Amino acid sequence: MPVRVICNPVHAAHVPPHEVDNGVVVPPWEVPARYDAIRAALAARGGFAFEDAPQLAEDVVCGLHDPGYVAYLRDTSAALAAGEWVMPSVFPFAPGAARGEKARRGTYCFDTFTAITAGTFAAALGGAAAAYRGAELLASEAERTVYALTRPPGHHAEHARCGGYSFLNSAALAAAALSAHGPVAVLDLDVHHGNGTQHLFYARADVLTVSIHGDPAGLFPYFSGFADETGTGAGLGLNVNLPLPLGTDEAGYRPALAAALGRVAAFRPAFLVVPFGTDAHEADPIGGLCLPTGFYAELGAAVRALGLPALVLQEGGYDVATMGECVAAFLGALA
Ligand code: Q9C
Ligand code: ZN
Repeated sequence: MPVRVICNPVHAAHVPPHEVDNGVVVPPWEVPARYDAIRAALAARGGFAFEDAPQLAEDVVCGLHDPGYVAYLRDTSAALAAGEWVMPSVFPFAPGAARGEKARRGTYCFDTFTAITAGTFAAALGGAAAAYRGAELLASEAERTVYALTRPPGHHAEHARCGGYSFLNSAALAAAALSAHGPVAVLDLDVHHGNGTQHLFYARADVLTVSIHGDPAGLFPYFSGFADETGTGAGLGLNVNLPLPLGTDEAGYRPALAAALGRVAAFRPAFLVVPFGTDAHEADPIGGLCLPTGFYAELGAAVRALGLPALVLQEGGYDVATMGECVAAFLGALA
């Protein structure tokens, strides 16, 4: 049985012009070629069946994100011509302090890496649609392993803020949809902490969030992902952060993986959602960890051993030359 791959045909409408890092304009890492590289690698490996996600109504996303934020993304995209973009320059602190457009941008975004373009909202909604379709396929028991080829990424997007190349949190949307059918564990394997997903489920008892990532003391998102963030209220104890020192290789990664899998298994979830990145790979230009290509099959096999219905979604990964092979190896071993 081939693994169903839910594609986002609209992804290419989102082409970020650049990032601003420490005040310097630098070329964007989050580019359409990433998506094409993954799709080509899966097609070359075989055993995958590609289909486009059906359209998703905007109000489905408004059950997860602030409707004002969703309207901001939609209206901002709609007002831009091709080749134009919007990025915040100021980040107002006080609630209600933003009276004008340029201040409002900084209330709906937490960094200077995440440009909105004319095609951004359509692309982000298409990614969310792929995730939502994947959740439907697991919930209906039609499939036990599904891969959503989501681009742009989503796991950094909070309830009302974009950042980290993420606009709509596709993995969180899928987890929220699945939570209507049973407890859900989210196992975030992107090298960056899934701050948006943590934020959205921080007080919930029905969704466990676990993330293995580079130590945020030295890696994006810098403000979130520390081991002492363990949840709150009904969700206390149900957020697990496993930060690793930059430079960690597979020998250092394995104990964190075992700890993460142990926490997931102990929660006894009905479904597993895996926001997956290849940016922990040794060739990744911004990740800082050192996993070799050969480790990705081991990673997939370890997740498979949980024996859970699983939705894998694409998050980061920026070495276009190696990322496709890593995704294919991971999914090949998982399914
Ligand atoms: N100029 C994801 O992997 N920092 N997001 C870039 C390099 C932002 C990563 C700094 C990294 C965001 C989905
Ligand atoms: Zn990442």
